[in-house]
Amino acid sequence: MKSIYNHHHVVHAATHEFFRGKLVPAFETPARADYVLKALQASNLGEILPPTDHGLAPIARVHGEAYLRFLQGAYAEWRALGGEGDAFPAVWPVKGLRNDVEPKSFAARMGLYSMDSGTPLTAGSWDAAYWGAQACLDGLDIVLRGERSAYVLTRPPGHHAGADFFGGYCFVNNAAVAAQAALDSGLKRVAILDVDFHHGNGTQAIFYDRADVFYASIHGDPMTEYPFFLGHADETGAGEGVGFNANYPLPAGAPNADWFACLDAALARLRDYAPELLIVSLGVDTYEDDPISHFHLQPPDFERMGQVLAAFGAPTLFLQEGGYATEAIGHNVVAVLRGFQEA
Ligand code: OKP
Ligand code: ZN
Repeated sequence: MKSIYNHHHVVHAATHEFFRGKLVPAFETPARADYVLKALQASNLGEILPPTDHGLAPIARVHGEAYLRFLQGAYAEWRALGGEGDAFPAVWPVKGLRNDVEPKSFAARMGLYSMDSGTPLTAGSWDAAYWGAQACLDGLDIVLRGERSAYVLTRPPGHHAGADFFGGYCFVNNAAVAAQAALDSGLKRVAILDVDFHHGNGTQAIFYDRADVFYASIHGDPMTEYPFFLGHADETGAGEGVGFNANYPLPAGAPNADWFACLDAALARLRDYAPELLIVSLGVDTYEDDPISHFHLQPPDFERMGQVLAAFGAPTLFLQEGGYATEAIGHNVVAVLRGFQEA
């Protein structure tokens, strides 16, 4: 299995994030990708290639023009105002406030275009996210050219980013960009299976009223887990998208057997959909020792996940999402890919 490695990820290096009212060391660090790269290199799974430039257009198929303009210039604006270090939002247009007018104030626009204060916007956020999306488009090309699978090693992750906002460590929704590009290249039905511990609210929202992308996710119950405000089982799609969204929330601490039962259920739905391409939002924060998540998968479970996904039988594009037990991420990711490859 070929991999694309977004080596530009290093320029997105947050020092701290807000957690329980304090600044704590960031969880989403460059070291995460370093460990995966090391494990990939040691695995001999296949060639590891750099990303190539497909331009802004495929990103603009998913994200709003005003949001992208904001994101590209945000850090420079923050610095021009005297901001030091990373930028954080502090005010949001919640229910009852206007979100249809873009204020001039930078602080106001930070809130307009974000969903939480837990996502540091750094000097390199845009470049890292831009090249992450490019890497995903390269991975897509590999699969569209007929290979059975490809893996994209990138950060920051993407699945919380909506059409018009960043959050949950995410800025550009890589899975959505890849799915839309697949459709634009002529495919009719794309499935996204999100196995990250957290619900991919951005991906769901982007395709919620559409039948050409089926979004399915297994995740910590939003009643207690981030992103809290989306990811319930009764969210089944809207308009033409009714029946093309499937959520499998599980309580924190759920037994692994329940997780695999959800995987079977999700894949049964996707089998009926008969997608021409399966995109896997591959977060490995379902790992038992993940510091911010609450499932209990172990290395052999990750290998089994890969085997089950291989048995599904669709061309498969794996995109890296979360996973914060830094030193274990590489091993867990490679376990999934090896399970898939050897099945
Ligand atoms: C991104 B992905 C922990 C607070 C949690 C948001 C978590 C985003 C996870 N200090 N903040 O889905 O892995
Ligand atoms: Zn996650």
